[in-house]
Amino acid sequence: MFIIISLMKYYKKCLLLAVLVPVLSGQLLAQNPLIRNMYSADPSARVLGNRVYIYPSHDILAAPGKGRVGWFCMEDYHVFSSDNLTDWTDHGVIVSQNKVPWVKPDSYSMWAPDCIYRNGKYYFYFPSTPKDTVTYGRNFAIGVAIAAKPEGPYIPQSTPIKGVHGIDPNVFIDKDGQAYLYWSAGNIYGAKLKDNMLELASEPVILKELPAKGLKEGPYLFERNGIYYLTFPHVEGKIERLEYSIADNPLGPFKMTGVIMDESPTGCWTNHHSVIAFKNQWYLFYHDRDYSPDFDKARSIRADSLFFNADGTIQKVIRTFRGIGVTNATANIQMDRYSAKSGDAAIDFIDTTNKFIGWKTILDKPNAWIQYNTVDFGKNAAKSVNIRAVSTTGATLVIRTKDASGPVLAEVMIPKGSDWSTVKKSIAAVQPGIKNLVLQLKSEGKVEVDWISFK
Ligand code: FUB
Repeated sequence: MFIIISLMKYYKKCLLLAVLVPVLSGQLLAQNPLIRNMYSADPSARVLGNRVYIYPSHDILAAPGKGRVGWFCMEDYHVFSSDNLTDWTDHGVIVSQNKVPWVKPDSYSMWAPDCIYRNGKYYFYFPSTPKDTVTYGRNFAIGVAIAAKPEGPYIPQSTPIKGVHGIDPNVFIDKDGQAYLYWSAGNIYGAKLKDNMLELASEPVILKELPAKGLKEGPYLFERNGIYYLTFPHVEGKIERLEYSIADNPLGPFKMTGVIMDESPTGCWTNHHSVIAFKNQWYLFYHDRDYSPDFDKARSIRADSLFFNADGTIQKVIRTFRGIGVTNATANIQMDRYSAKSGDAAIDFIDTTNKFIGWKTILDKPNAWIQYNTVDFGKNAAKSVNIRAVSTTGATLVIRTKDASGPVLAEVMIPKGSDWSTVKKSIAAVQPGIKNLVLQLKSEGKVEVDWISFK
């Protein structure tokens, strides 16, 4: 009970901060977020076969009779996968609160999960509130659901894991085959798992040597070159940032080593992450509140590249709006998920009453520009560009490759009007391959751009 009350106190502060911290215009935008049709949080990414699977939490908005208004509200889990880090498939709901025998079916507390493969099966770990508080206690417990395929169907175990009370499960299997379960409950705990992945094989230990002050949660352990990295969100100041400690053993002792990601500039109080290597690049998956600038219990998952120094320490990950993956030139390229922009280029939601429609780029000063990197023009030369835009003044855009002074692909006149339309224009010869794109306002006037696409 004490743990739950402490967590609630922290999250109350979080809500207050969310109201007080102003949302900085232009800082909420990205090829990130990865999931564009629902809220998502706490991403646990796993490389399974030749695809990346993400097991996130699924934030929904509470309403009277449905969760607690103003608080986290989560009733189920989806799983997503991609083989190119750009196109994500939603495999649908894999576990929901009213289909797990031990979970209180109206608790809306299906918090941060994890999943791991072992011996032909996929083990999905998730915390929630038990309905039988006499047997399992009032705190969060952690259960397991098992599947033969990463996308399920998952069959939940009838009882939670004995001896584990807390949230944010994370599982790690060491090179010798020993599996470990980590979780948080004020402190971060770890224990060995039996080969069946369903029971503890050792007494839980508190992983010490971590900061004593400020909430720690969301453990995620991985190994690289013999170094065990225990990574976790921690409130060093007023909201969470991602930190890490290292050890030469999965249960420590750990040595505090550094910060992986600073606090969110949007004021999102929580962060929760995972770290994977895929096709020779390391990535950090994390969350922010892209689609919900005024309420940080409705979050969205993101990913950015992560780099190590030669001594094994982690370079701070820079949040980008562009995110990861290569974008096909024939896709609708959302320039508002930019890699770089001039200070006078602005971004806003297209429709503030339905933020999932996404964002637009606003250029209203001559030479204002926005750049989107890593666009693949493939093997067949593109011949034309389509631009979905609106201009109340009429305006001319110039499209360049490379950078704001790079070769011109096309100049496109967006006619004066008050409705969105798609303008088509032929382009100069473009070499096949991966390029950076720049969109620049050439004239006076104002233009708003939804996307551009090549054919
Ligand atoms: O998603 C609910 C809680 O918020 C998670 O369990 C924490 O890690 C934080 O992200």
